[in-house]
Amino acid sequence: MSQIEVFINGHYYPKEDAKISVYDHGLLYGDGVFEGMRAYSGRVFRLQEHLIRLEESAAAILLTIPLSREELAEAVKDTLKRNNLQDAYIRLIVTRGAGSLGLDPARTSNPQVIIITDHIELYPRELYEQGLKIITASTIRNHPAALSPRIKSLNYLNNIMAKLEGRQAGCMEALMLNVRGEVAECTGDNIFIVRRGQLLTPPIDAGILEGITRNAVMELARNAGVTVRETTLTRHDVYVADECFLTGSAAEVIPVVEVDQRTIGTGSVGPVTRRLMQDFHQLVRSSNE
Ligand code: PXG
Repeated sequence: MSQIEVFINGHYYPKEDAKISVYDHGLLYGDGVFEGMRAYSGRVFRLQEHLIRLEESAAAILLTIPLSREELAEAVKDTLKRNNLQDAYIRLIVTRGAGSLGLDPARTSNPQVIIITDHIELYPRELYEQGLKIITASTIRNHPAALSPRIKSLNYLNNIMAKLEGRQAGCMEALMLNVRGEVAECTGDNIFIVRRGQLLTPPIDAGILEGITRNAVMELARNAGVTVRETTLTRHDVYVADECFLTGSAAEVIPVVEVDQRTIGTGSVGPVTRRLMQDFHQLVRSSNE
């Protein structure tokens, strides 16, 4: 297999030579933003939406991305081509750049634009048939007034703390509640439940990332004639749901069959989840996406 090449500021480096400064504030403080995207058959799924979210994340932390949206789009496509990848995961990162020791972003220069394309498999294939078992983490999602979960920043420790709790309980994902005790999202995925035929998911103001897969799945459900509501959910709602699934660029649509050792619905993948998994696979492979 040929060597992966990584884009850094307009140059390509073999992956073991793709390096940035240890003085980069992305490393020192998690000061930077990123996107995780997927390409299917050589096309990046909802590239423009990812680039807009990246720009919004950057704007929120007063980080000026040195490339325009068009230039970023070209760079992403070029990196895929260069690596001969048709179906791939793409990590687009913008760091604050190297600076002095000390938090002050004003004492940095040269934000680094990094594009890594590679394969990803978050969950074993059989879990898409069997469903995930998850737990609720005691770590709550970041308070939006402290660090907005809408910013996809390089500081993922909030999510990693919850992920660790999941791992320690033998689970590959963990559900995070917000400061009000409501269901927010999982560590790297949005959450949906199905109840009496309706599709329900927490609203953005529950303090979640506005997932691009989440938006796509809501559209698919509406197109399939399913009522979709963004509404406050409690753990109780999840426990008594007929179906539950998670969405994310890397995970796509993955069923959940157990939460906190309570079986959800029948304990196998339900009909609405199955339909949306199929529709999602069709959507990402359709020509106009
Ligand atoms: N919520 C959070 C907190 C995320 O990080 C999503 C939802 C789903 O959003 P999209 O736009 O992808 O539908 C994400 C994104 C990982 C990993 O290794 C996961 C994400 C990002 C980076 C790494 O699990 N998920």
